[in-house]
Amino acid sequence: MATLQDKLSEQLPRKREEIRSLVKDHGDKVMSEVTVAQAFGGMRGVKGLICDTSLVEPDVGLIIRGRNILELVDHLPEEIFYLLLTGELPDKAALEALQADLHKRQQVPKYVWDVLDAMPEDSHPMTMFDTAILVMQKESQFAAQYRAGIAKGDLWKPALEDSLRLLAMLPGIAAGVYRKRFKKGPRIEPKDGLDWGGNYAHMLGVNDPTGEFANMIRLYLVLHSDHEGGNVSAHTCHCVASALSDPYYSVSAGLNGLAGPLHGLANQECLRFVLSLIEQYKGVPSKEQLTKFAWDNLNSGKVIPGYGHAVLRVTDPRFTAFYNFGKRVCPEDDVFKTVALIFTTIPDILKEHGKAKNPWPNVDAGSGALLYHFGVTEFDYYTVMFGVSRAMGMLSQLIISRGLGEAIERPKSVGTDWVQKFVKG
Ligand code: HAX
Repeated sequence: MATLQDKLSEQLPRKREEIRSLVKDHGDKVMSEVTVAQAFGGMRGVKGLICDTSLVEPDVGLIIRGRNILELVDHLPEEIFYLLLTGELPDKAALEALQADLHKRQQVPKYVWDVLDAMPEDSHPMTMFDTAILVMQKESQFAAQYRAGIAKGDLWKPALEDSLRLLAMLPGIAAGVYRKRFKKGPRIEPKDGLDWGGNYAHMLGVNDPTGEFANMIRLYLVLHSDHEGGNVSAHTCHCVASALSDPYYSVSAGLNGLAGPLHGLANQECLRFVLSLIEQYKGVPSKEQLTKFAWDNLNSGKVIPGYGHAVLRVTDPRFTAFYNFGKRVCPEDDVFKTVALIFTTIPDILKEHGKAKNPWPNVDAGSGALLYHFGVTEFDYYTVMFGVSRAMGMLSQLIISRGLGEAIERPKSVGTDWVQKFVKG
């Protein structure tokens, strides 16, 4: 049995050495170049970041430590956290040790609830979730040990401490936000003996006689855990943490990016799209009705939420995993049937429209329909759930970055004038 702490103590110094020799022997090799279009186009495709936890291949999708995400859907989210950090799935004893570690840290400080109680009642759930994380910054071991003069090479240790504490508390905080914001009744205490995702499902308080809601939450937490290093939330967290801001500051910053409608908020936009279709056509629309609705949206300059991707050029395997779950659990649900119809209709429309480089569904196209089926109908909440999961990716990337002693980020920017002069030679 190797705990996370043991494994990382063994792996990180070796990896640091490997990187030192890589940079010493090959530091001047060119990995990537930047065109004018890329500089103005969100740096798409520029290779200028290192991320060892996962990789997104345009024609495959998410690969976590060499394993296709579809091979991992039956694992628990906390196993995925161990995998993201170490490159290996935990054995039974290591999993139990991690679960015990999370369990003993899960108590949320009372002042968090006081702060949330003081917020306006109509605050967005993401703002509440994020505020709760930020207000706990004073708990940071990383910040305390930095002040006490810890060696740079050991910074990953308090980063791991903070990360475990944060991950342990996130389900309770997120469930508390749900129950408060949507007036679902008092908070529900965590239950002994439940896994991380199972406990989150339990604290949300959704009626779950079959246990499939808890299965859906576990799947949701696995599928959203990480998506390499350049997406807005991961990159923001990485950039902020590179200034040696602690995990509370860094994850909170990353979540602010996740709250954008082109990133994590797309899942709520997507369900809004599905529901407005059902409302307009008083039920599951026909293919013709959907086609008209989609073209009206596109012609008025709107995007089709849940479709397209900055990197992927195939159906997102995470969509496939949700789709398969829906086919098994709720094939007759109107919202799910509409999602299925959109899946068979929209890609051809987007191809004909001719703008989106990728006409296929991304992760957000199907997840909301399943949550809706189980009665989590408040779609403003969905990005919070995404955030609980994505914290695993952001935190594992952060711990590894500190373990490898990565530098503060400082790419060079130039002005439009400079580019204009440059292209004229
Ligand atoms: N509907 C309509 N137009 C779309 C589109 C869609 N679903 N996807 C892309 N386009 C358009 C873009 O708006 C862009 O138009 P302009 O040239 O007028 O700006 C053009 O097609 C080229 O875009 P692209 O290169 O294919 O895509 P980008 O890398 O610029 O953007 C996005 C990727 C995901 C932001 C984009 O596909 C989009 O807006 N999709 C809808 C929103 C969405 O589903 N977001 C969630 C993504 C997954 C995620 O990060 N989850 O957290």
